[in-house]
Amino acid sequence: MKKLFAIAAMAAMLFACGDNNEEGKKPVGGDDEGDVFVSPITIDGDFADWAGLDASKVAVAENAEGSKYGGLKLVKVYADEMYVNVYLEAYEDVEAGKPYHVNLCFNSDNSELTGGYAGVWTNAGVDYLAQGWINDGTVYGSYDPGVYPWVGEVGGDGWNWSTTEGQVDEGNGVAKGAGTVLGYEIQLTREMTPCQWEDTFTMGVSLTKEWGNFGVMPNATCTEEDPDGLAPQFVITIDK
Ligand SMILES: [Ca+2]
Ligand SMILES: [Ca+2]
Repeated sequence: MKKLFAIAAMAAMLFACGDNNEEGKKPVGGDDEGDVFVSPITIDGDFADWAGLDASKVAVAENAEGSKYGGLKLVKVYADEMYVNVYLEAYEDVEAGKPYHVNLCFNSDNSELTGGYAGVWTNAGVDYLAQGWINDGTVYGSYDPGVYPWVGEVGGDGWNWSTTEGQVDEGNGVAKGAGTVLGYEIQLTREMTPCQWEDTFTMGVSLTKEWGNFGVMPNATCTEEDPDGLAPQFVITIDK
């Protein structure tokens, strides 16, 4: 039930923001319990809240020395009852004039029999891409990505996402973010995405600079046997 109350509360907030008349101010659902989920992560550009999480429930990747795309120093992912929270940290601040985007690649159903985007991590199965800018080349802003379904072959590679069917367009409030590339936190509302979420799912994170891969996480050291330095995606279990 918590979920439903949280949705009702969000709907009430949206309604209240967009409408100042009497009707809009009435609480939706008339629930008095006030049982609204509050995430331990607040998107405010202050990262002390991350230190307060149970470390056993947070997936962490540090850049491997000699990785292929090593622009990101550290990425953490924590999924609570309602959100996927991501913290990322690059080695250096953005280069002025160049847009920086964050890609969240979700194998949300935890199955490699669906989705694709192979060749970036050792596993594929990515069903949806969330993509949005965090710095448009001039200023930092709140991450508000589009979410696009994989339309390539199952297990296939390449950049095959639908922007015309089954997607949520950028700017719909699916996620928000705060900080700079030297420390940036993201909170994505799972229920606002079209993804089918399993309690345990896998995902990868990448940062692009002027549309080219700049940091890919998790990653591994490039070797003769593994020239692309591929690592498995993060395995995330929702903390309920
Ligand atoms: Ca915070
Ligand atoms: Ca999948």
